[in-house]
Amino acid sequence: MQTNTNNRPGTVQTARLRLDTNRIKGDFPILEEKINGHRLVYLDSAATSQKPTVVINAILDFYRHKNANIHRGIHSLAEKATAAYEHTRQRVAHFIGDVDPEEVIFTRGATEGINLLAFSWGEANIEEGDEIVITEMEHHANLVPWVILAQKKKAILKRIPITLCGHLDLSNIDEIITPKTKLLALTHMSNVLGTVNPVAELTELAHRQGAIVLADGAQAVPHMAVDVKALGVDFYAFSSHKMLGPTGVGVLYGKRALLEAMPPFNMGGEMIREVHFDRITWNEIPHKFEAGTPDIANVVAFEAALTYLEELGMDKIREHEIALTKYAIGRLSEIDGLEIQGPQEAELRGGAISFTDHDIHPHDISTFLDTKGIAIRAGHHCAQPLMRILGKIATARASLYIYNDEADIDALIDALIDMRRYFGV
Ligand code: 7TS
Repeated sequence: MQTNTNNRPGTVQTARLRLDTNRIKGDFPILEEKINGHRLVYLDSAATSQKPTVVINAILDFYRHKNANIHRGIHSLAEKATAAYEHTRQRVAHFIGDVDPEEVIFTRGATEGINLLAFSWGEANIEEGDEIVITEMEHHANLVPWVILAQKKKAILKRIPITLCGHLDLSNIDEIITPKTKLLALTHMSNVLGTVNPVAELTELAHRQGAIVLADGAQAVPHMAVDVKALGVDFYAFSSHKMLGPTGVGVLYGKRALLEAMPPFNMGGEMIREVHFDRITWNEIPHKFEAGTPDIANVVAFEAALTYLEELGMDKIREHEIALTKYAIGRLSEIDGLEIQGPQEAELRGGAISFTDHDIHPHDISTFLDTKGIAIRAGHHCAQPLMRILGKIATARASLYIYNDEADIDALIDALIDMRRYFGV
């Protein structure tokens, strides 16, 4: 948390961006929209990313040429649809570090993946007095399921605090993660502070105490190369819609032995092997966790998003975002008195930049920016406990992705300066 007293325009160097944003912008038809008479400056990708033409076309292509239900039909179309759906699973497995595709479960999103774990693994493994460790910077998706599970099981919920700079405070970590810890559930990248957490180090620590680890990768996977095997985590959850893919699709990666030992989450078609009126056996993973007809078209189209990201290169995407985040924080810091949350160093964070400006309500900031065609998010960002710790009712948040460049940041800064005039700050 910093209040900037430095008001020297022109001190920020231009960003050395790694991606050709002019070309990339052309791949996203929505960026041609006019919003309130202005070009759309989309700075809300932490909520959901925009979709390139290849993804939009993949959805159309599925319904035009491949539509059938999967894993059950014997006819050609059903085989085509099944093959396309399973192909995405293989692509996801490769994308997150060459895991076994059977360890990739399709869900509706990160939220559903975490709920799956809480209900299935949590029900079977958490007992009275066990400890579940989370952090103070969790999104409600990785918080509410654990609060409820802990209450139900009379387990103890512990949390890793944050420092004033928005990092995890690990000074007392040995008192927080102990032999009583059954689960460490932490975000890989904060959607409010942008902080990138030391998931590999904390996983090692948790494993030494016999705990399992879930990382919430909803904000990390879209923005950096993620190798779940290198991180060592047992489970990793994320959403397609924040990484250029369609809504309604998510992934829960889990280690085979753990998944095999877990009871199913949803019951119905597809997740069974044999059903009698008095006994039922479960299907193999991943099908055991994919009851009913999934979002086939959108899973299939998710593959186009993965290809698009891979062609740009995840390392290049990360470098682009570090450079643009550095530029954005530098330019925001030129506005005297504007308060930025989270780490100041771009290398230690992602491009979700939360800020407040004097007592202008973040909703008013967002509404004013919208009149200029600039889309940001304002509110508690589904992290109410974190907001209380920061002493804020809400923040404004600009969040960056591959199609953003310096011109977008400059438009934001100009609009914020206009806003101050408007509100008399
Ligand atoms: N975890 C994190 C860290 C997130 O940022 C989000 C969504 C989720 C989980 C849940 O993802 P979902 O796809 O299941 O909804 N975050 C945000 C956000 O910051 N603004 O809108 C959604």
